[in-house]
This record gives sequence, C-alpha cells and structure tokens, in this order.
Amino acid sequence: MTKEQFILKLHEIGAIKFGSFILKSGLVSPFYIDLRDTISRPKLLEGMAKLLANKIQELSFDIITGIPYTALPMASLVADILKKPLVYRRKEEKAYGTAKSIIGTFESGATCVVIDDLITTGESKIETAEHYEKEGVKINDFLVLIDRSSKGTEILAKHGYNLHAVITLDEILETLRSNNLINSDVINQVSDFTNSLSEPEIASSELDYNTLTKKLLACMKRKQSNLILSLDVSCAKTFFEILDKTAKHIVMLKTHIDIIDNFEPKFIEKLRKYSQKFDFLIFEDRKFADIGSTVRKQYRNGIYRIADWAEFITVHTVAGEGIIKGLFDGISDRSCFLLARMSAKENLINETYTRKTIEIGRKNTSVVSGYIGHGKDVADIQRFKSRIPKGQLLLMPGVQLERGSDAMGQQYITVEEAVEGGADCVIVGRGIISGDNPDELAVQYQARGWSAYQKRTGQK
Ligand code: S5P
Repeated sequence: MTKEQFILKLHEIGAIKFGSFILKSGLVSPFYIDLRDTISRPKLLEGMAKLLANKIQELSFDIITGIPYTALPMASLVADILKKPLVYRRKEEKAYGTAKSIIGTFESGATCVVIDDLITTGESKIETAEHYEKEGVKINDFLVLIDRSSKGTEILAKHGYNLHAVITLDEILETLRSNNLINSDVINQVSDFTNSLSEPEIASSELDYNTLTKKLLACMKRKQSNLILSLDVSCAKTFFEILDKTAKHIVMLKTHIDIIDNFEPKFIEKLRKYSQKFDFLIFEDRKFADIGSTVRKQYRNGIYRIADWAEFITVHTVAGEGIIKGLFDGISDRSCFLLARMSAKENLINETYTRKTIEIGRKNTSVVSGYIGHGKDVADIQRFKSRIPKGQLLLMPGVQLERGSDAMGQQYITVEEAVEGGADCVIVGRGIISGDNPDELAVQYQARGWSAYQKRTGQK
C-alpha cells in the first residue's frame, strides 16, 4: 500500500472526516481523525503495519511497544514484520499484586520504539516515555501514522525524543485535494484551526492570567517574594505571633482554618487586617473534593464561610469538572489551585490524573490560577511544568532548605530545585514555623526563593 492509497482508504472508510466536531478540550475542529476501527480491516491494518515498519527499519532498537488501545494491534504486526519483541504498558494501574506495569520481558536499559496512531500535542507521549524510563526502558524514538500537529516534532524534540510520522496532516489535505475529495475552503478552515491552536502558547502570557493571578504576581513583584507561608498551628495566639514575625517576607499566607482551636469569626477579622497591613494574599488550603452541590455549601456556609475571606482555595479534581462550577458559579474575585501532583510519598495520583487535571484547569482559567504540584528533581518538575498552560502558575509544597522527609510520608526538595524546575511560588510550613527563629528563616526562604525565581525568569 502506498501512502496515497492509505490516505484515500482512510477517507473512504470515514476514519478522516471534515465538518464540525467538538473535541475533548471543548474546541470545535473542522476535521476529525479516528483510526480505532481500522483493526477490523485486516488488509488495511497490514498495509499500515508495513508503512510503519518501513519507517523505522533503519533505526537501531531492542523492543517495540504500542500505546493502548488503538496502536497496540498495529505495534504487534510491526513487531512481527521486524522480528522484534513486543511489550506494552498496562493502561489501568493495578492497585494490588505485583507492581509490574509493563507486560513482556526485556533487559534493563533496553531501547524501545513507541508506536501510536496519532500525535497532536505530544503530551501523552511524554507521559508514556516517563513511565517506561522509570521501569528501566530507554526511549529515543516515537513512530506515529499521522502527525496532525505541526508542533509535535518540536515538542518531543524539546524533551529529547525523535518523532517519525508516516504521513502528516498537510499530506492528507494535499492528497485529498488532488483527488478532488475536498476543496480549498476546507483546506483553509483546517489550516486556520491548526494555526489558532498554536497561537495561545506563543501569545503574550500577560493576557492569559486571571484577575486574582495578576494580583498575586503583582504582590510578588512588590514584595520581591515568592514565599507562601503555611501556618499550620492550632493555637490562634501562636498563629498571630508567628505571623507578626514573618508577614513582611511572604506573598501569601496559606491557612488550614479547620485546625484552629476554639475558632471564632474574629480570627478572620484579625487575619484580614494583617493581610492589608502586611500586603499578602490569603489562601485557605481546604481541599475541596466533593460533588458540586456539596462543595458549594462547604465553601460559602458553615462556621468558616471561606468564600467570604480567602482569595484562593485548593481543589481536588477527583469528582470531575462539576466541582469548579459548584464552587465558583456566581462568585467573583475568587480563584483556586488544582492539585495536579502531591508531595506525599506513594500518593495515588498518576500521570493520567495529572493530565486530566490540567485539562480541567485549562478550560477554566478564569477561576483556576494554577496547580499545586511536586516533583522528584529539577528535570521531573521541568517536564511537568512544560505541560502547564502559560497563564497558570505552579505552586510547590514539600519544600525546605535541604532535601528530606517527615515520619508521615511528606517529602521535601530544596527551594532551588523547586523554583529552577518551574515552581512560581514555594509553600513552606514547618521549614519556617518549627524553627527557633521563624523570622530569620522566613528571610532565608524569601531570599533563596526569589533569587532562584529571578534567575529562572530574568525578572528584576
Ligand atoms: O501535595 C501537597 C499539597 C499541599 S497543599 N503537599 C502538601 O504538603 N501540601 C500542604 O503544604 C500541606 O497541607 C501543608 O499545609 C503544607 C506543607 O507543610 P510542611 O510543614 O510540610 O512544609
């Protein structure tokens, strides 16, 4: 099968369609490609496998994998043609039994080519590579049937991977046009759409920040600080004593209001006065995680009435996007951070959860200022940060002056690692409040955090 025959066949069977299609992201696309049903057409599948195999026969590698589900049958045919061992990654993570998540046998350090049907943003490819690399498999090359984004190659290259594509979107358009199957209007619509996709990332990020994020960034600049203090003490008196000593060094105060003993509304009055006097924002780290209708009340009612006084809150996306609507519908001048990764050892957030959380955040920029995240080292955080939309921030807890951990699973990386990797603000609790001199410690964290931030961003 030639490439042209392949393209014509895909069009004939409706695997490539033109019209108006709503994508997962909510965007309306003028074209749609879905190769899933090709597995039921043995001749086409065989032709596809040959095209794929041809593309990588010159490469040197040890094993082959396909990203489930669509690409796995293709990968197994390619493995057969090239006589290479096949492995695959379990799509659902196992919560019990052996920790083995890659099925098949391979030697540690084996090089692997990853096959997929399509590439758009490259995000899921990077996620796959990270996973394989954790299991001792080296990935250099990705092979796809269709590159439907002009930026896929570029994005993978940024992460050190090569992309090989059997055909590109332009080749599809050109072949269909020369066979009179589409006209130039359709081609223009498709190219307008793909161009518009790449624009937000190039556009000035200033425009993309929501009002509250802008307020936070402005405060960071004024105070020359990206330090968020997590004042996790239960005694109100101690709370304000520590705040007295540290407030001038922080950009935001993070509270856990429900740990304050004998809470009274006047606590909030006092807190608000401090925030005005010392110029910091208030972030209540009540991690909302229920259905929209419940969190709506948890946020507005009860003894804490969080919506009245906290500029920011934290939100778990485990209950899906409805939580955002429940929290923020009808409320102005409030925003949140989504928990995209956690600092606790062996927490259950996986890469898919992180990716979906960012998808939800991307769709709700007016009330999602960014994400709470963590990483094992600078490179890991950089990869994570590269997936965060330009107008959103990354806040990082699990930060101290030295690496370490506590007895209950908290893991710490250093201020410099966090910020160099991409954290915009660091969240520090016991690193400051458990010391003998919280004021001196706050000065140190502020200086180290801000200098790493200036170094990374070039900001004065
Ligand atoms: O993944 C997370 C998310 C958060 S918000 N890990 C965290 O530690 N946090 C919060 O950051 C946690 O609830 C605590 O208030 C703070 C870290 O405190 P520290 O004393 O360990 O610095």
